[in-house]
Amino acid sequence: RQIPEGYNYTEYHPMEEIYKWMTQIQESNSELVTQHHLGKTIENRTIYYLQISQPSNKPKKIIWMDCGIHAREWISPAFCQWFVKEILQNYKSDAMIRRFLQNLDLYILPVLNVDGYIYSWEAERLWRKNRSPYMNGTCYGTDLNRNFNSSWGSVGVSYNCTSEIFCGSGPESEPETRAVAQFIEKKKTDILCYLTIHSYGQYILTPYGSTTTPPSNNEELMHVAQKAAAALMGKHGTSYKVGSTSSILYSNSGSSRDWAHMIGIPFSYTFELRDNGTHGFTLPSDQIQPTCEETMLAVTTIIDYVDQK
Ligand code: ING
Ligand code: ZN
Repeated sequence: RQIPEGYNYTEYHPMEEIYKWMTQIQESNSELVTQHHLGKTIENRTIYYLQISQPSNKPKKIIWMDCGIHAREWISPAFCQWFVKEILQNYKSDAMIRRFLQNLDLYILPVLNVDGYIYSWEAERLWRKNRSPYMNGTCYGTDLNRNFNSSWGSVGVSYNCTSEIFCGSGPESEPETRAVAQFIEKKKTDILCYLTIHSYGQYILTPYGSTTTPPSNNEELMHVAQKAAAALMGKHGTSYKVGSTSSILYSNSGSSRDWAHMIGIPFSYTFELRDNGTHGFTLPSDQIQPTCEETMLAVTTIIDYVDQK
């Protein structure tokens, strides 16, 4: 099994290189990986996801993971790429990965907010939102993680398009949000687990953000997240907090994680990767490898649990 030679997973990559990487990864692993269009961004760029599926006639459940909803959180796309690399590299030798792929299809979206990611590379490193114009083009960007149809606009948002947490003109007003929502909605009865990767703060966040009322499967959600955090800590000693967004941080509405759980996906988590605030969004590239190594253990712990269940 081939992964593209010479791709450096311990550096951050501009969008152009990530597009090329996606093409190469599916060309050199064509028996396992397919690349698909999810939709288009507001600036008309294509959003792709990779599907990792072992050929078989058996119906399989789906694990979804998206990265790069927020432009400046560069460690997030770096992790999605690392994850794909690790799965492909260890598929033959690792019995756990082989078992996953007998029962599950992995859907990985390396960069959702493509326009914002490019803008963060080329114009403003700390840009967060997408690049949709409002107010006759005097004001840009909706926070895609406030734009989902989960108690949209109710708490922890702004209606002012100059704000970092502008929730858009309505639920799913943005093409990036619609691309994810329409796809997940269509597949929801098959999706076991929805993971969305952010930074920073070192948290595994459970639903909900929009209310402090816990979901019906809260105990199990917490139990699995705690197992994941323990596995993560075992690698480099990094400490993560686990809990619902509204109880351990602050309330917010319109997040993709809340929405995924509300439409019936039982396991739905937000990861906030390294660090604790020393570097914040500009996590140095020498931390990509340790961050990805430890996160891999947390994510595979969750996948293993939902697979065995
Ligand atoms: N954090 C997420 C955000 O959308 C979140 C999740 C929500 C964290 C509310 C804390 C409170 O804001 C980041 N880093 O994007
Ligand atoms: Zn984020």
